[in-house]
Amino acid sequence: MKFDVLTLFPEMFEPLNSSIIGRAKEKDLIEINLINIRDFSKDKHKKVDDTPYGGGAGMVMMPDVVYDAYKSIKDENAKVIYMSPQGKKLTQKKVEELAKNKHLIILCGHYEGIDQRVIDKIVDEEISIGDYVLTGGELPAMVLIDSVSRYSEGVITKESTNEESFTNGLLEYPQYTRPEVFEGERVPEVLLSGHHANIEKWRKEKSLEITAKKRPDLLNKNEVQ
Ligand code: 4FN
Repeated sequence: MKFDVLTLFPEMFEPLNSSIIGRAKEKDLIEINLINIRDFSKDKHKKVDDTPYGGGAGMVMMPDVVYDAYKSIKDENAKVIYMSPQGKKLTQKKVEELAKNKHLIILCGHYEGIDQRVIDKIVDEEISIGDYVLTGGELPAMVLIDSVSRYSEGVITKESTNEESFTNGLLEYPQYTRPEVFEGERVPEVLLSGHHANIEKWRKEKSLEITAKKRPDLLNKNEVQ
């Protein structure tokens, strides 16, 4: 999977060099290209935004600058996603669907957003990570890249992805590791029994119990929301 990110703040994507995603980049299992929209500014002051027509607070990202940044990526087959509070909610189902693409171009807004004309011209799909006010689309873009990258071959083990589809949208059962006794609290006995069928049964029951108690909205669904 290749991600091209159009942003005014490429330095915000540094966290993607750590942990599982960082390793996936090193192993060339995924590719993340950061395109600084400011590099496509037309004037000597590197201006990328201007005041909104009609008045009001803040600044709007200029359409021609964003369009030239977009045109610097040459792939008609890539899907262009605009991270936006107006988009459809990112769900695990949507993540699996996006993971089928070879190349995603992700556009991030900042300030009051981007001139609507360039959004209408280049964007295929708007996606939101949730209903709260943010300062930019960069953190949402990182959430999307993290979740979608897990589906690229070799990024995580096959067991991890399979186990998820197995539990099918339920929350996870509790995990325990050494020591056997912590502050007087023992690890549930069944997990020490070595009886694999009993362990599996216990974990399924716990998954259901926890989901029913904490996120009943996740039950009675064929898919993760
Ligand atoms: N946000 C809301 C209503 C009106 C505006 C906002 C808001 C960043 C450029 C967009 C926010 C949330 C989830 C991108 C929010 C997301 C953004 C996202 C985002 C600066 C303009 C802005 C009703 C949702 C509270 C600022 C609601 N997922 N505007 O946050 O980019 O992707």
